[in-house]
Amino acid sequence: QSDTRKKLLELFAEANGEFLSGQKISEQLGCSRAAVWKHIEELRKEGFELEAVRRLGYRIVSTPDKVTANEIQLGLKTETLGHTIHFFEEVDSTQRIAAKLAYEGAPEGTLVVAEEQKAGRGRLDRKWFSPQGTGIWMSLILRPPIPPQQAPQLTLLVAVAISQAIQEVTGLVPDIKWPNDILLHGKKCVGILTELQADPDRVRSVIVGIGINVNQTGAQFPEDIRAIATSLAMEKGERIKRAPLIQEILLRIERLYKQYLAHGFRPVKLLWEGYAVSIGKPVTARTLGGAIRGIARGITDDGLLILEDEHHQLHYIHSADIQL
Ligand code: BT5
Repeated sequence: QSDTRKKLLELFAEANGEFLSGQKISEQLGCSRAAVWKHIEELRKEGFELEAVRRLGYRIVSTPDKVTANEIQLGLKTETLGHTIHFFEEVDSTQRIAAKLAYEGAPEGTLVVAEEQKAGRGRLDRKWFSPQGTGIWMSLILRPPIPPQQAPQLTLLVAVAISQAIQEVTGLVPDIKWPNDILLHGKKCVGILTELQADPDRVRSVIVGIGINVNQTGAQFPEDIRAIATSLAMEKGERIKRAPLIQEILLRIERLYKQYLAHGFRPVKLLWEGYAVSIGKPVTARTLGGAIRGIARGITDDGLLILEDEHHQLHYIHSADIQL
């Protein structure tokens, strides 16, 4: 992933499907025409369809449905998020790799993304089913200057950003189920896992793991989650390209994140409540300490769920599985 490659992709993005002359490309990149040709060949190998016409030059006809760094960075409009991408065909878990990179000092906005995870995980070491080529399996490193107890707010922030992006790209309107599920027609299509590296008073890094079922068919889900899981393609009735969705997600996260750092959680909270399914309804919260049944009254400014039980007592829930 050289700088030249990155620049080349930027040039194509600016060209917006029009031809770019070989001359212009070599000038802009500061490399020879032969080197340009080599880069073009490499893009072709990755599945980009490029048309070459004498005198006119090159133009991108189509991009593959891959989630390589090139694919994600072509047309990416963010200022920092996703500017460094570590792509893998196959990993155990992007979460583990991102945690290691964060520990070693990787900058904010670093993204780890894979076509397939062999040991994708959810909360409490549950499994996250991440088959090859059909979903978005990625982990984003953030370094917010906040105390650790505020970190759950970021899960909610990311849930809002992903919901907005799904709505923008597919037209489908998702629901958020506190804290970390995004649902379409009552079935889970997105899971978010937020993990921390922190000192007692300050977050060092937050690793936001995002799993999205994009193009699976119903039959492709293992039996134990078939009844509770869905994909964007199943709900939309057509396949959806993953890289543009990732771009939109990164852009939305960046926008909300900036707003959050400047103005606090309030604006995010209002947006979150607009997507939340459970507010005002009876739910059961299964926590490690037992189950609590009550009416979900909303979330606190820290992002905790407020449950009102039958004795009108309020419970503030940090972490739980919610049954509607
Ligand atoms: C989550 O956990 O929902 C967080 C999932 C985070 C996955 C991402 S992918 C990239 C990054 N790398 C990782 O290794 N992880 C992150 P939780 O709320 O605990 O839900 C887990 C439960 O969801 C499982 O016990 C299953 O019941 C169900 N499940 C597993 N795979 C699923 C899938 N693909 N779609 C829908 N539900 C699934």
